[in-house]
Amino acid sequence: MRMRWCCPAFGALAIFAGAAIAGAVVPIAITDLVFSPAEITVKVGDTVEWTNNDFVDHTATATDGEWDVAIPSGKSAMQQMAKAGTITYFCRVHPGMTGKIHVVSG
Ligand SMILES: [Cu+2]
Repeated sequence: MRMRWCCPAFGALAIFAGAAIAGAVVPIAITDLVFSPAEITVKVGDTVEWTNNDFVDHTATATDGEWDVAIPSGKSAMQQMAKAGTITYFCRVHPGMTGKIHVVSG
């Protein structure tokens, strides 16, 4: 009897925790071959969304190889930041385009 009381409450808590883990969406604009802002700080679980305002395709490619995001001209693309640390990234088409993301826990 007590178990039947307990379980629905636990289920609700699990759903709440899942919503918290989803995190925020943090925007970065790409204009004239520049990531803007070039350096940001997000939390673990947040998602970075790059929007390409240029007439050429770009990528956001982590220098450690953890992710490689294609961002076609006029489109947006997202990548969730899964673990804490500082990630530097660049565009494979234009290696002079660079950015940095500080991912902090909690
Ligand atoms: Cu580029």
